[in-house]
Formats: sequence, structure tokens, C-alpha cells
Amino acid sequence: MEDPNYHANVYNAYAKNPKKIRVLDSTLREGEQHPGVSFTNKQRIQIAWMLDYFGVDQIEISPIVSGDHKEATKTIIQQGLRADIVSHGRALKEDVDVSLSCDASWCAAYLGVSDIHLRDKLRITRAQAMERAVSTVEYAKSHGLKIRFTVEDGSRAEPKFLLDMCRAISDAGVDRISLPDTVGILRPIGMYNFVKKVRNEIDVPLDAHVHNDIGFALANAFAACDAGVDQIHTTIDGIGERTGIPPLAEVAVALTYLYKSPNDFRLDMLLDLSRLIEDYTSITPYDSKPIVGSSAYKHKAGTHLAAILRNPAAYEPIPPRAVGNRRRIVFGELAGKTGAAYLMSLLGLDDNEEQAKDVALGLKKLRMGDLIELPLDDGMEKRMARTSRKRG
Ligand code: HCA
Ligand code: CU
Repeated sequence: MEDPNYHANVYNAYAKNPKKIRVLDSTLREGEQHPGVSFTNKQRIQIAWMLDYFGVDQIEISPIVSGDHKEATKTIIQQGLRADIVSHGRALKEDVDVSLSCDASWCAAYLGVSDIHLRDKLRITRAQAMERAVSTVEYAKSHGLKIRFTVEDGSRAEPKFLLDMCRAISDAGVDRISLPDTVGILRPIGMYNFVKKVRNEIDVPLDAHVHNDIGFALANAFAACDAGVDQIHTTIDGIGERTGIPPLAEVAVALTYLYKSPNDFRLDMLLDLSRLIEDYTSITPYDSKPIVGSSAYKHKAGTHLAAILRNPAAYEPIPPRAVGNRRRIVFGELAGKTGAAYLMSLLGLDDNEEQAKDVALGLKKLRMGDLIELPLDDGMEKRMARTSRKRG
């Protein structure tokens, strides 16, 4: 059967040979900066294993936060996972030393480069910042580390200084540069322009690290890809400082289905990953959250029910099983005749048309909103399709 998303995908205009966009997951660093989140070391190790098995390219953790975090970083590095373990710290030699003492092969260093960060947080001049950045990169490189440098608050930095900084660390041998919209102030075209400005001048692989303060994080991450970054930062369920960063589930699904990026993700783990974080943090994703939310695959209105019973793709962009979720149907006052007939068939009642109408009317008259929710698996759909064909 023809792909129901075919025309939409023409609008999406993905490339003939799409390039791979990598994922760095920062649940263990940015995620732990979310209010109320603090993992145990066992949980940190479990999360790292799960992320690795899922298929992210890099896993970020900060050993400088506490002795505990340092132990976790060391242990995770010792696991020999496929993903790179990126040891995150400030742009200071002492933090690079902590990464070295964890036996890291990748480190990340961040330094505020906007005037407000330089003046009111770091209390250093632009020249001092430049010196600090370059010497940190040189120090890491001379000790055999790969280093990603984050020009923190880069979206609010003076553009010429930002470029000078990127050029200087690039000359010092930096391996990647993270371009962050630290306070989530850009709109998608703004992110595109920000990345493009750096991309045009600097020949170093770029990361996008974007915050969701105004709700644009996911869109901005992909605008950054369009402008030339090849790695997006995520966390499971998007947890992070304040309103967080792009969620792994949405990023992985969009990369796979909307960008056709050749990643090797086990997308059917996405619900499990979200549940893992829910267990470890007691933060429940809101019900309409894409992909992993409890309503993401529920169908309610009678007309929708009627359609999905014949072909779920009518109201589902991606099959729920593909992302580890499950289709559910909601019966209540909006169920309609088809919904009522289906409910009756599930209960083993004879589904004649008149009775179905009565039940539908009864449900409507009850005025009690939703009454029951039922999982709907593929076998049940087929059964329904057969019954509805029988009835004509
Ligand atoms: C922070 C700031 C940061 C760094 C991002 C990065 C940001 O350290 O909390 O290292 O890529 O949002 O700028 O998260
Ligand atoms: Cu951040």
C-alpha cells in the first residue's frame, strides 16, 4: 500500500542522501540540573547503559559537581560503551585535570562569552576570556584529550567576538564547538542565522545546545541542523535547567522519520527510557507529550475511531509500537455508533446496527465524559475491520 505520508514527505524535502545528525545525550549533566533531579550512581550507570543501547553517539556527564559524580564518570568510562563519554567542566585547567583523572578521552569546557556573562558572572574581560579559552583547549590537547568547547550564551554574544573566539579555539585544535542558545531567546530563523555565521567561517564540527524557555528548543535544534551542525544535545524527556532542552524522543523520531538521518536508534526503547526517568525522578511527562505521553496514541472522537479501526495511519503519523508506545481507544460520550459497535463486539455482544445506535445515544446521554480506555492491538483492529465489512 502507498505510504500515507508520501506527500507530506515531499514537502519535508529531505535530501537524497541525508547526512547523519548525531545525538549527544546530556541527561546525566544538563538533566541533573533540573530542579528536584539527583540520580544515584547506580542510576547514572543504568541510564548510561540504556542510552548506549538506544544508540546515542555521545553521553555527557560532569565529574566536577561532586565526588559522587566523579566516581560515576570513572565507572561509566570503564564500561567501554560504544558512545563517547564526554566529561563536562568549566574552561579551567583544574577541570580538565578532573577529566584526566577519570581517564576520559573526551572532555567539554564551557565559558560564557556574552557581555553579561563576562561582566556579571565571570568578571573578566573579553581578552581574558579569549586567553582562558585558548589555554584550556591547548592544555586538553597537550594531554591527549579530545575537547568540545562551548561558547556559553553564544546567541547573545557580540558576533565579531564570538567569531574571533571560535577562530582562536579552532586554531588551538578544538575538536568540536557547541553553539548554545543558553537562555532560549532565538526563534528558528535566528538559530539558523547564528549557526550559519559560524559555519561559514569555521571548519570545526558543530553541536547545537538549545534551551526551551519560550518553547522553541526542538524547532531551533533542527534549524541549527539545516544551517550545518551535525550534533544535537538532548536529555530524556527534555529535563534540564529551567524548561530544559530538546527531548531525546522527539529528536530521535524526527531525525529518523522527518530527516531520514541514518542513525541506528532502537526507537522502541523510547517509552522505557521515559519511564526510567519517571521512576528515578518522579517527574511524569505531561499526558499530551509527543511520542511518550499517555495521550500520544489515544483516539477518542467517533469519526477518528471509525477511521483508525480501518487504518490506524489515518490518525497516526508513526505506529505506536515503533516508539514503544501503545494505541488506546477512549470510549465515552464522543464514541458514536462505530465506537459503540466496537465496544459491544469487545464485550461479546451481538453488534447489530440499531443496538449500536442505542448504546451510542446512551453514552452521550450519560454525560460523564470518558468512561473507559482500552488498548487496541493490531489483532483487534483486524477483527473490527472484519466485523464492519460483514455489516457492509
Ligand atoms: C551550563 C550551560 C550550558 C552549556 C551547554 C554546553 C548552556 O553549563 O549549564 O556545554 O554545550 O546551556 O549553555 O548548558
Ligand atoms: Cu544548557
